[in-house]
This record gives sequence, C-alpha cells and structure tokens, in this order.
Amino acid sequence: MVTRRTALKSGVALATLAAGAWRNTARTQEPAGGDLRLWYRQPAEAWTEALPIGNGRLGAMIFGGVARERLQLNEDTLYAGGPYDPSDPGARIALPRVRELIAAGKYAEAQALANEKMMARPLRMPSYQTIGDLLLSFGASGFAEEYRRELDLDSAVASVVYRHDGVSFTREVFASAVDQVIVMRIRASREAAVNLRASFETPMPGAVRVEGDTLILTGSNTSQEGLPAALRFEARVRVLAQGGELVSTEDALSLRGANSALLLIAIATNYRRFDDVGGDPSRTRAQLDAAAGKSWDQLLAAHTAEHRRMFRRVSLDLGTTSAAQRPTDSRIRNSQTSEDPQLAALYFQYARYLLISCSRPGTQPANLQGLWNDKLSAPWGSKYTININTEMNYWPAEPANLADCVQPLVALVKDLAVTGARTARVNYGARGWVAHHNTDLWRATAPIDGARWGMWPMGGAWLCQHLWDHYDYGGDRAYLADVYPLMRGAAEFFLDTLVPDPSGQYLVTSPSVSPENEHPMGAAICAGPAMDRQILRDLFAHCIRAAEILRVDPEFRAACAAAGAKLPPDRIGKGGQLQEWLEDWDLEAPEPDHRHVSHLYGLFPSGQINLRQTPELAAAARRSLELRGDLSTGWAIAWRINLWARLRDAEHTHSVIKLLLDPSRTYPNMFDAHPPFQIDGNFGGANGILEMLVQGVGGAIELLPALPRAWSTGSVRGVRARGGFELDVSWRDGILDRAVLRSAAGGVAKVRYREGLRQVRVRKGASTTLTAAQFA
Ligand code: FUC
Repeated sequence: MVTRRTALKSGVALATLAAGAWRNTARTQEPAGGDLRLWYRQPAEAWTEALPIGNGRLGAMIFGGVARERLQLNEDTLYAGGPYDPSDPGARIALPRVRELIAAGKYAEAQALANEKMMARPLRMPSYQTIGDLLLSFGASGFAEEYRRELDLDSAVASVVYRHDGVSFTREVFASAVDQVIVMRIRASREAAVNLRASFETPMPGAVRVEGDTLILTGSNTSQEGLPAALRFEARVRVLAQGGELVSTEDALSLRGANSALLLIAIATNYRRFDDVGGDPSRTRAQLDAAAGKSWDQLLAAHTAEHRRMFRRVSLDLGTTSAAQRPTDSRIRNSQTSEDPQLAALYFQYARYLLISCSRPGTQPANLQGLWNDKLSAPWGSKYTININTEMNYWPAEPANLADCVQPLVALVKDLAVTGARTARVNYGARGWVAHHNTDLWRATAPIDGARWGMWPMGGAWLCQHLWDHYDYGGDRAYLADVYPLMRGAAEFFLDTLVPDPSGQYLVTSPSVSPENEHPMGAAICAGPAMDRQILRDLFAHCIRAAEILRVDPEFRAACAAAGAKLPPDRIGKGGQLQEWLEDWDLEAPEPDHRHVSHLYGLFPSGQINLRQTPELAAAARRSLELRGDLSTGWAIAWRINLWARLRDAEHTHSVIKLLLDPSRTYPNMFDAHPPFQIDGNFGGANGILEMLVQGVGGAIELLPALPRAWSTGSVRGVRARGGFELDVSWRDGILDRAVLRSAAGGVAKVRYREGLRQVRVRKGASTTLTAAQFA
C-alpha cells in the first residue's frame, strides 16, 4: 500500500485556500419568523431520519453520527440506461381495434390487446440512481454528550454539535447553488483534535483513487430494462485542513490532529440532454479549484444569501404551543394527541426548503423523491410519474412564491414536446405531442408498465396547466410566447385523436384510464373518463386565451373551441357522486377507497368545479370524497387536504392535515411516507395548508376560506395570487385582521372574505390594505 503524508502547518494557509478561511464565525444568524429548524437529540440510523440538503442538482442526506458521518450523495442526472426511443409502430396498427372493443363494451379484451400491442418497448423505465456514500470515520467511540443535530431551513445549513472526551465538535454542511459544491466544515474546541478518514462506498460500478488532497470516485450508471449504461460520473472530495497531517492511501484520505477541516465535494455526469451524453464529468476538478479559492465565510455567505433570496419571500405563523419546544421526531410522534400548529407551519416551510433544494433553474425537475435516493433501483424508479405526482410537486411553487423553481418543469415539457411528437406520430399517427403516465431522464413518452396504468394519454396535457399557471401568476408575455407552441402541440394531439362516443354526441379520449382505478367491467381501460375531459377543458381554454393574448392562430382557436364544446359534461351519478367515468360505475368499482381521486381534478387543482359557480357539482365532488374516505397514503392524503379546503370545510380539512402528520405518513425527517418515501405528499400537503388561508377560484382571491379553530390567530406573508398579486394576510380570533395586496404591474383584484366581495385597484408597485369591516 502506498501511503503519502503531508504535514499541514498550523496557521499557514494551504496554497489552494484563501486567507481567512479558518476564522471562526459566529453561528448563522437567527431565522426570521419562528423557529424554522428540524432538530434531534440523536444521530440518524435510518435514511428517513437523515437530513436532506441540496442545490437543485447535488443532494446529500446527512446522518450526523459521532463515530462516523455518512453523506449519502446524489446528482440529479444519474439514471440507469441511456438515450432511447420507446415508441412502437405496432401500437398504431392495434389502435382502431382497441377503440372498437372499448366502444363495444369489451373492456377486458381491449385491455389485453393494448397490453400486447400498444405498450412501450421496453415496458418499464430505468431508475434514478445514487452516487453512493462519502463516509467520514472519526476514530472515536460513538458516545457523546450534549448531542444536537439540526437542519436550519432559513440558512439551508445542516449541523451536528456534541462533546466527546471533553472536546466540543461542530460539523456544518450545505449544498451551494452558487459554487456548485457541497461544503462541510468540522471544528473542535481543542487544538489538533480533528481526526478523520474519508472514504467512498457505492453500490454503483466504480473505482476510487487519491490525487493529492482529493479523493476521487469515478463510476458509471447501470444498464436497466435492456438499455445499455451510457452515463459516467465523477465525485471528488477535497480535504483542506488547518494544522495536522494528511495521509493518503490508494482509496482513502486521513487527516490527523488538525485544528479544523474543510471538505469540498463536487459531482458531475456526462449527461447533457435526453439525446446527448457528451458531457465531461471531470469538470468537477475545476469546480473544486474554484471553490477552494474561497473561504468558508465567503462560500457560506453566498449560499445563504442565494437561499434566503427565495426562502424569505414567505413567512407563516399559525400560532405556537409548548409542543414546539420538543425535538422534531417527538413532535411528529405526538402530533395526534397534542395541539402543535407550528408543526404544520414547519411542514409548509420545509416543503418550500425542499423545492428550493431540488428544483432550481438549470437542474432536473423534482422527481418522486425530489433529489434524494439511496438506491440503485428506487421505488417506482424515483422518476417522473405525471398522472399526479410530478404535478403535485409543483402545486405550491407559484402561490408559495417559488416561481423560479418551475423552470426545470418547463424545460422538461420542452423536451417532452420533442420526444412526445415522435410517440404521437408513431403510436397514433397524430400531430402534436403526447406523454403518458410517466417519464424519465430520457424523456420517454410511450405508455409503460401495463395498460391499466400506462394507457393514459394525458400526462403532457396536465403538465401544460403548469405552463399556463406560470403565466397566470407572473404575467410575463414573452414567457407565454415561448411556451405557447408547447401548449398548442399538446392540444393538437387531441384534436387529432378524440373520437365520437357511442351516442355520437360527444368527443372522448379512447383508449384511456381514470388513473390507475379499475372500473367494475373488469378492466381500467375505458373511453372519456372525467379527468380527461376536465384536463382538456382547461387545456383548450388556456390555449384559446394564450392565442388571444398573443394574437395568433385564429383557426386553431376555433378548433379548440369546437372540440371543447363537444366534451361530455361532468355528470352526477346515482350515489349523488361525481361520476369518475362516462358511465355511472362508481358505486360498483372494486376499490371504493382507491387512493387516486382523479375525477376531482375539476375541484382541485382546477377550479372548474367550485362551491359558488357549480354548487351541484361541488356537492357531488364532496359525496365522491366521502365515498373514497380520507384514509390513504401520503400524496393521496395531501390531495384530499386540498380538495376539502376547496370545499371550505375548515375543521374537516384540519383533521386530514393531522392524518398527514401522523408518524405513519411523516418520517422523523419530515419526509412524506407513501410508504416508502415519496416527496409529492410534502409538496401537496404544503399547498393544502396554503389553500386553507388563501384561494384563487372563479377569478377571485378568497381570504381565509377554511381557517380551522386550531389556527385562530396567525398570519401569512408573501403569498402569490393569479393576476400578478402578492398578499399578506393576518387574522385574530378567527377573524380577518387585515390583508395587504401588492402588485408589481398594477391591476384590479376581486377579493372575497366570507360573503363579501370587493373589487380592489392596486396601483403599480404600490399596496392596498383591506380589513374585515370592508367586507361587511
Ligand atoms: C402512481 C401511484 C402510486 C405511486 C406511483 C409513483 O402509480 O398510484 O401510488 O405514487 O405513482
């Protein structure tokens, strides 16, 4: 074994280290607006106890052990496989027969034929993969005193402090979007007390080497579903220290007797785009060189400033009880028996922290686990499930003032419009583009897994709602012009593929499914389920509106209007419920408590169905919700919170929030349990909390529509509303105290509070204040 030793003189800065790097700084300043920390009295054992950090692209789960630290690492472009095209001309040949069988009521036969002929090749998508772990062994026993592990949402820094053998140790770590590195600092209260051995452990094919002060893991992704492995990655860790001695072996770096240590971690793959893997993972070297030229203070200051630029736009106060004094895991354990309104506020802000950490301009969008995955084959591949999950990830983005985080989703849709045009042409002989119920890093768009899940052509159309919302909240006309062709392409696919229903009166999708729910005719495949019609009503309406604003495409507008008018209306079934399918099948469906509530899309996230304009349909949606029941898994509960909030049933909505915070659905690190972990519930739940305080439905901003008794006094600052408004709302003893509306561009808002409706003019760059008395 080759061993090299480098003495690191105390007080002499390393060549790569800027002067001042080791100045001890005071702790990150106190967060604004309540205690925004997750904290624990013990290290993480399970992955769902570890704390996530991320810069949108690089992610790490921090375990905080005393004898050993584990940083489980991710880079958001490391998926299995390589570029591929799953479309299949056989699908188009079978299409007319599948439609005929559906029209003839032979659903099981239709589904069998679709399974045989219409599915993607390969049938499944490759998974998102971990880089592996960076392990730091401290050569100490695991026993510590005064141990505390925390994640400060306001500074986006995770830290561990403890005393060991009379020495106080502090570890702080963050993932910098500014410098594209993960940075960790380790300090001790006594000189020469920092010892560590850094090594890698990975389930991926890879090799470790040492170059000077840098530990390097190079590796590749794996082949899955018959797709050859096309990605290479490189992870570099540079160990910089004040004092002590750096000892390197072939596959590890050891630091002995240092006063403090700074670790810089850079990771990259050769992924460039869904059809281009020509990147160079060794750019990590330059990233480390650049970061090593800055001090800890500089790196930290740039990181916190960038994080706070987004994070501090919104504050939420739902009241505090003594329960908030306890460690986070204990609060979750007690969430069913103690009143802890601040836990809901923390859940909301944690979701905002997570979105900032896993979806930033230029990165991949938030996948099923956001950015954080420790497996080679993750649950559901940790990819993009677009029949609810990816959309739910972005529900809070616009209203919770994180519109910048939507950019990766817009970029994904741009890719899908390319790959989905191929699937539209090859599988359906249609114009435009289509995406089914999942996509991945390679932007595959054909139906996967099996017809009962995958044979659903609406994924791309649903994503287009987010394109429109981004305009509707922000009002940026140039952006609208940029994304309008994507919306038009999504609509063109349906102009070409909608077919007459058996009555000949209406146009319907066929084949399709009501996401993942089987109907009583022995299959899931069907024609014209409620969700498809509701999504299409929104898509056509938004296309028409966008084309009007941009003054383009009159013929296309007319075609959208004509097709939209022929979509079957929502129907109320014999149980008083909103029909999930064209036929009144709901009461006989084999899984009455199914987790998906797809037919309620019209109530939320869409506002087509609402209490004021369509009260009968809203009552039917309520009946459907009651029939489904509230008990479900993470994201399905989160959807129900938003739906109950739209029905303005405050106490009931609050009871469903309690279900979400139950330890069976919220892990100790506050990750949502599906189970296992799936991040959509975090985002959907956060949006539900906001929906209780501010809603935008039917062209009006509604204040405190579902305020529960448990949150009787509080405030929210910085919420965004459609039409370019931002508002602060405060309330006392269950009654509106005041609402302040701002508008960068100026505008007229309709604002509702209880039964009162006010038309309010907000001057450009100015604000307008409203009180409860003005709504009397
Ligand atoms: C859909 C859901 C599952 C899971 C998966 C990722 O298939 O029905 O519950 O959330 O997506």
